[in-house]
Amino acid sequence: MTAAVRPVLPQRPTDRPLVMGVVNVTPDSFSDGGRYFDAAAAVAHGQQLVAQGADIVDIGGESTRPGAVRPTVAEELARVIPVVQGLADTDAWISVDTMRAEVAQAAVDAGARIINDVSGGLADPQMAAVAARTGAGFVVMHWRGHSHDMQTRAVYDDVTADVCRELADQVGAALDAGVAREQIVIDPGLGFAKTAEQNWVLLQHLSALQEMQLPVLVGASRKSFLSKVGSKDGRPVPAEQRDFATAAVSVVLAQAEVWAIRVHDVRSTFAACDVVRHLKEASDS
Ligand code: PMM
Repeated sequence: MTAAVRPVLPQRPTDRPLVMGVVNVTPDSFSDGGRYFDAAAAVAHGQQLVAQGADIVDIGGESTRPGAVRPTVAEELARVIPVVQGLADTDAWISVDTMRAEVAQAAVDAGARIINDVSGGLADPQMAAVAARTGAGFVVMHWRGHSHDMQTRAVYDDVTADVCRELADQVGAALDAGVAREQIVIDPGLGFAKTAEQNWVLLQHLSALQEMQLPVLVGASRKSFLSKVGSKDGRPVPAEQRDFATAAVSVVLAQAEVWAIRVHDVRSTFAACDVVRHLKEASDS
């Protein structure tokens, strides 16, 4: 009898994208900073996301909001590891949202199975080696630099072509470091060195990313490019009220058949995916 092979990444159901729920253990994330800063509150929130259907829980200890001050490695470890340990036994896959190899390694040791590196291996030269050594899933996000000045880097000839080319370079570097192709997920990095308009262009051209023949993860949830969506008076919609716009984007992502959607509010994205599933069933019948 052959032993069952442990999959490197969760398999996408045939009728909807995977849903990745966000647990930010930070004092200052733009949408939920401070709400789950305490480990027990963060674990409880992660369990709630799993009960609501999250397939993956993404645990992060560093805010990437523009201008955010980076925590020390010790601070990031103290934030993230107890929460990974507290959620390691749930049904969901655990991913760790970190740009630091040391944090990624400790999180995998504590039970995380996916390394979600918003710098896609560029911030820490050891990150790809950790992904290679551990065999964990490896999210390679398009990235051009740390948050404090990333918006000055939002200059592209053709945002879709440039993002695809730069992502291909990041993926190539990961492969060169020994990461297996089966471990890799790509992500366009909405809001990271991108203007609002560039985010919309990328959403409209997801098929270009999908042509890279790797699973695609997209995180639009509550991001500032959604602040004008649904505003009657032109004033920005506050981050915690952007779940309607986020769910509308999730409809688009489900229609595009992306691999996974990263969101703060799992229920509304599940409903969005359900709408798309019903429409598909109706068109097939
Ligand atoms: N966005 C944020 C953090 N981590 N990870 C991936 N893979 N993709 C994203 O778009 C992404 C991410 C920033 O949002 P948050 O502060 O609300 O977590």
